[in-house]
Amino acid sequence: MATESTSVEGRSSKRARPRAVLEHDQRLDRIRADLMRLDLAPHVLDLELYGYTILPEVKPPAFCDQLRETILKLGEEDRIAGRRIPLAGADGQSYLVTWLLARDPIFEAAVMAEKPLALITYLMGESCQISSNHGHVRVCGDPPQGLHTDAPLVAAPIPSAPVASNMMWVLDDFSEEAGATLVVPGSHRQLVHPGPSAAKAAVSITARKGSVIVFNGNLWHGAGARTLPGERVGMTVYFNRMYIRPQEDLNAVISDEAIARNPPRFAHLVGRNNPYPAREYAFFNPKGYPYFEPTQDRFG
Ligand SMILES: O=C(O)CCC(=O)C(=O)O
Ligand SMILES: [Fe+2]
Repeated sequence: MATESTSVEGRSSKRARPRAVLEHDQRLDRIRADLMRLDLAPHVLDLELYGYTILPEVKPPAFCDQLRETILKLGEEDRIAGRRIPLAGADGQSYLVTWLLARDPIFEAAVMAEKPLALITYLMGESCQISSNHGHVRVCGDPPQGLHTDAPLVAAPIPSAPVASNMMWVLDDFSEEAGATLVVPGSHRQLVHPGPSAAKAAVSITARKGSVIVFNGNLWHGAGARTLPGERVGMTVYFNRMYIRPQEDLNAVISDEAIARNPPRFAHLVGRNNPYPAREYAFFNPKGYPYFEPTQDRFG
């Protein structure tokens, strides 16, 4: 089969090739092997063509119920503490629940879920990190969120190798009436922020609870208005490249115990290896040194 000869088995060179070149090829082989093992090739095609893809049934319903309940419980704690973050102005009822990864171990299992993480790795390279992990509670009657990219501080033209990308965990069935995320298919190719007319091109995502939408951060998207009674809970795991400042300083708040109970990549994802900011009179965190060369490649 043609696909089997593309990677390392179907390749040879009579010349010695530079180390950096070999490492680049090995990186591509690792990313490809994961995508093939997890049957993700059609989702990669979606990401290329549309800028987003929907993974169904990523975790069992009981796990998703528990995620949803935990987000609502933490949101209630925030309300009582007077620090709930409104998403639709002071008169709206929708709200954001922040710092999830540091507030309950259940979120560790979500961010390490293999399939969505393999697709994020395809978009963002092996070295990407978590910028934030948020609950998005959208309540009936609030207006839609403005369409945007998830590269908010980046001047156009936005790099085509995305500086950020996102996962949206669907914790209530998504439909237009439910207030699902709106997207403009293919807009990740524009490499600019959306203008006022973009809303005309937007469509609503339909997805069952338990799905995860993975999207290129350059995609034009935003939360839709909910018209059904009640609330819609979604959860983002937002990723950025190593040179971007994260929304949440996870490295400062994730404990060594949480690092020890998770796979090694978790430590990297929360920022343990980030070279910046420099600490204790060192020029930079020496654990970050191996990343300087590979991260010049979009898959590094
Ligand atoms: O809640 C949603 O559907 C999308 C949220 C979003 O895109 C954001 O907050 O950046
Ligand atoms: Fe967004």
